[in-house]
Amino acid sequence: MPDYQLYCFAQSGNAYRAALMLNLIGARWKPQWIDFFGAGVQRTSDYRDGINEMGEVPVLEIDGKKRLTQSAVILTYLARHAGKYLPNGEDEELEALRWMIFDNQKVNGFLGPYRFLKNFAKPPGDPAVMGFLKGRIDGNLAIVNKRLQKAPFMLGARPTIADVSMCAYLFYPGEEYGFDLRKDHPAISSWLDRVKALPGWAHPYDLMPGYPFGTQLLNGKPAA
Ligand SMILES: N[C@@H](CCC(=O)N[C@@H](CS)C(=O)NCC(=O)O)C(=O)O
Repeated sequence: MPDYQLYCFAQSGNAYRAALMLNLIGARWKPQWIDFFGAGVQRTSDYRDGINEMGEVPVLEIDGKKRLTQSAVILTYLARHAGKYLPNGEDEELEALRWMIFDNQKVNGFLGPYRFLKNFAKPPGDPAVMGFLKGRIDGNLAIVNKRLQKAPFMLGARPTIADVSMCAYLFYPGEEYGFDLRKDHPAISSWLDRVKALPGWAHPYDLMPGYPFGTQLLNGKPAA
């Protein structure tokens, strides 16, 4: 298997999708910390011209040669190359894509900004904006919860990249949201426990540097 480097930071659920997948497939990989909040590296022209024109993390570097961005693309690539968490056949591939798009846009696509505006933005999010986002989050998590009442994983009996994608912000501490998504969505809660039991699972703060906030530490310890 090639050597992977992942441009990421601990608070990024978007990057967590890729970090988690690398761990689940047993890849050899290293995190490359991006000082997102401090220096705002992702906004520099060096980053945009040299690393990712979209100015985002995650970025996956493969053997120091090739770079991929967009977590759904990264997950698809890793699943194909590892032969793990792969949707089975065209129908499942399209179904995985359908849920990854829904997730990116409407589930974690709202949870990420909500958590950012609550914890990191200065000034914090306007109450009207927070209320709007919370309404969208509740409605879209309810859709995922209903789906997970029917089967143990997003596409059925076994976990795929659709599950890995959906994890993005869902394992971060409840205090960071100010609501308990596990209590509000019991089928999601049971599914999170099933995902957590997969070999290689790890918490975002144990996989990506930058926690505690403002440090380069890996969950309080120097990153190796
Ligand atoms: N759909 C993208 C979202 C990536 C994304 O928005 N990442 C955030 C960090 S959590 C970012 O880099 N944002 C920079 C910006 O929006 O300017 C993916 O899943 O990779």
